[in-house]
Amino acid sequence: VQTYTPPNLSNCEKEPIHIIGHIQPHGELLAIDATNFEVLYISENLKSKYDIDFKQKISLGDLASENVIDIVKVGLRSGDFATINGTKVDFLNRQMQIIINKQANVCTLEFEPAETLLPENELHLIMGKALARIQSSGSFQDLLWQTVTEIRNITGYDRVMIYQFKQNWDGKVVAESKRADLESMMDLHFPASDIPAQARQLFKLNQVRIILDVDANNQPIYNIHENNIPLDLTHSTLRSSSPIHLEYLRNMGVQASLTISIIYKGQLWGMFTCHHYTPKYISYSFRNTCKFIGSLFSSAIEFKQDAREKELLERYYRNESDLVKNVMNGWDILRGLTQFDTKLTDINEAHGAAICFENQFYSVGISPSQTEISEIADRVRDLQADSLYITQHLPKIHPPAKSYAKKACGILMIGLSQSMNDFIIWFKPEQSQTIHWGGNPEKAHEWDGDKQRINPRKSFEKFTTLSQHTSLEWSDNEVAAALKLREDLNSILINKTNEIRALNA
Ligand code: BLA
Repeated sequence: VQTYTPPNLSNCEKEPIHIIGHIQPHGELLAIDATNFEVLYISENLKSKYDIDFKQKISLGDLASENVIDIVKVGLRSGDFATINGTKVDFLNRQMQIIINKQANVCTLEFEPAETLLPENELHLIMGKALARIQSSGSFQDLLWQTVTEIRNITGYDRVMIYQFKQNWDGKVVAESKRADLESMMDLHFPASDIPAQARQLFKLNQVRIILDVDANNQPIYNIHENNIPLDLTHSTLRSSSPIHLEYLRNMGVQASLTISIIYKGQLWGMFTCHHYTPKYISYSFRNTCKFIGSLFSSAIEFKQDAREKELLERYYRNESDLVKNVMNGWDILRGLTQFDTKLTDINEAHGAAICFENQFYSVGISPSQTEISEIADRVRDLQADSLYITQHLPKIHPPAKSYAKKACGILMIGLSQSMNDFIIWFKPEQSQTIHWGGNPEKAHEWDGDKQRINPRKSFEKFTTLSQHTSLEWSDNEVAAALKLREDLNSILINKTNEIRALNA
């Protein structure tokens, strides 16, 4: 029997959950050598069904009938387990669904009860309806709502959420469909440590998981060779969860869960997290349907995000080209950029901007004073910025900015000369933000000295923090438009210099 030692490190990321050595008891597991079919591992709940001495060499044929062996052979020959997984087999006189995966030369067979299967035609009908609703969604937020509603209709979980990761891996609930009597978790933030890095990595590979009952009697996996090499459960569907995560769910009052990964452009974008307040099982085929809806949703966000981004960039570029035309018409950079209908602030989301060129100065919109802007520029030059400088937290690099953060807290600055003596700078105001957390993020975990381990937090009561001295982000599109303007102005300046030279020659 493999023993599982809970982590005694203050670092949750070290917990080796892919070799956790246990499965959930609603199914059974066997692992065999893919070449000679010798049995290498067996879950305790399956082992106890045989009257066999497991100390001797055992082959798959000693434990399962021909129909199981045939399926394994077909899978191994084609290497395509996706098509055969979920097939119903007769196993120890029961109808079971078989799910196979292979890693290195070890082939793992998992058996789950088949009696809860929906008829195929019913499944197709449900899926068709869900697709139609998701496809007809309008805005981005509408897409999120339609999808959680559909997943809840199909699966019957008490609460279905979309949990979206931020850049620092903190996350936020961005859509929710729930039983009417439950308190909403919409808009709550959670710290990155709630889903540590190795777990996120695993969820990119294995995109749908259920926890049937957080209090289930998880079954150890018996290692027949007792060779201390644990079975790799990366692709297992029965793998039991980290005890820390199970405790986390218990502390939330949740008894069962379904989680579907959302992958966007190759990255883990978020998850559908579904909670149930009593034990709940849904079959492998059903989970596959959910996975399919998850991928459909991923393509839909890709499509909707891309369209939105593209539209914005086109608008910035159109305005940028107007600015350049105005400059060329009068051969005057200062006038061209500040005195016409199209303003510097039309090529991004800034509230104000200023230009300093050949010792002349102009500003538009909401900007700090000329002296304050010169001080900012000095500070940026000190930082040896390379003709482009961006921050969302100006007061961090330049403390005097605290007093005018309402005007300038985010800056984007481009140099029009090598020394950055001539420059254009854009400003975004401070966006002080109230954040509601699901529990105090400072107390995301607790150290249990007796058991030498980390525990998840006990309270998920709403906890509010205020983020200060931060502006909205500068998007890639905003940076691209500023760089385009710098490039176009530079070529105008070069042409002008050449013309003057030619006149003087
Ligand atoms: C896993 N933590 C998870 C998962 C979620 C969360 C969704 C994936 C579970 C799965 O797929 O089965 C967190 N669940 C949430 C959040 C919400 C939710 C934020 O419903 C909000 C709506 N967790 C801790 C601490 C540690 C920790 C302190 O709080 C580490 C010391 C670890 N979380 C942890 C681990 C896993 C996990 C190890 C992986 C569990 C596993 O699959 O074995």
